[in-house]
Amino acid sequence: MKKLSLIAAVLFSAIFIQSCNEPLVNETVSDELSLKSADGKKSYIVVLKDAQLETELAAVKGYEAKQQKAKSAAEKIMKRAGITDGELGFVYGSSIKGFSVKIAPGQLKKLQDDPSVSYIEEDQIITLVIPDVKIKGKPTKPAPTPPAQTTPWGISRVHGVATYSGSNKIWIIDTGIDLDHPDLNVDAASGWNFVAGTQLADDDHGHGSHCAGIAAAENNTIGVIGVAAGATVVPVKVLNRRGSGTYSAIIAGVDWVADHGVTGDVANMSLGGGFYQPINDAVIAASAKVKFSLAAGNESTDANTKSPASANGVNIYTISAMDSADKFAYFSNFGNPPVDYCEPGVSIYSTYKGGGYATMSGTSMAAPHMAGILLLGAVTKDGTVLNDPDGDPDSIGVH
Ligand SMILES: [Ca+2]
Ligand SMILES: [Ca+2]
Repeated sequence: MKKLSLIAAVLFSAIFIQSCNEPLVNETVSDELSLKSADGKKSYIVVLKDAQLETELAAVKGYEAKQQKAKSAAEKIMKRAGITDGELGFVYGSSIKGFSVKIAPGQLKKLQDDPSVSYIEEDQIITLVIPDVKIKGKPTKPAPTPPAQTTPWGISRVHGVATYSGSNKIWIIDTGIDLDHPDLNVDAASGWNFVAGTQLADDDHGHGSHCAGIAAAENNTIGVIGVAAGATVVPVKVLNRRGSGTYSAIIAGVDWVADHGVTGDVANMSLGGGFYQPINDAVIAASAKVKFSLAAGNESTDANTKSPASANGVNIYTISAMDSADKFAYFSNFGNPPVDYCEPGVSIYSTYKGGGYATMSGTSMAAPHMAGILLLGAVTKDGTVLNDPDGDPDSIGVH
């Protein structure tokens, strides 16, 4: 009898372990990011410099038509280089002109020698680093009862709490946005999910919803209020539920905004990695039409070593972070340029996935304050940040 129960216990453990492992295995497979094929191919971003292609792209209207043109250009270049087994990824026709492709490293030289190719960079994976996160309650289904509306300190500091009545939009290039959050005005139809390749760009991480709420949470009776309260936010999902994404997908998101955005729109990018020329070039090209607010990054280092933070231009705002006493955040990157303004980024309360709310810190939180200010209009300076480590104190930008 004793022996029997022991066998039963062992069996139960075996079954239990197996049923626990199964979903873990699926999880890994479902959004695993890989820049390498099993056959040794690697992912590269090929940036083109081709006057004829530029002319052709300028002549066609619409994202799809531009995608088709860029795709046939990519195929022509691959054929010319004698590469028959390249795996074409994203194509870019609205910001930089180019494409991402998996090829054997040995074939790289052939592509580099093509007269239409400006330069090639190996693709990279980046992951969000959030210095401090406090989630208020676990996101539940149905969504939790929202708390009564409060005004977070950052919104007051930048003279927000102005209900936005215009028709321009804020494009959140991030982990998606909680599409049915009762405190957000989300335009899901204008967005895209570059992680899954579908229209719906719901947020399964929380970070994108948090940024959206800082810029534009509604002035109602619940939750929080954003800088440009009630403005339309559009989810452009380029990072998965772990907050990871490839530069090739992030550029695809920038390319989407470059085509679908209009003058007066603002794009927020609270993400980044090491210096990477193609993403800087994509943001610079897209900023001809749309204003960009970029997080300086959370590595306590020179923002010139980070991308897209290091991109510069009249419509590009790189944002460092400060606390509620106007003190420079210990984690924030610095350096002028590229840093243009300092904004609230420590203990910021905002919307979260699943209809929830959370408190987070990071330059990720500072950038969407500026995105809201930019949507409302001109940036005014209200003092400078204290203890700026680069010795050149950043101006605090307010509405
Ligand atoms: Ca609200
Ligand atoms: Ca500075």
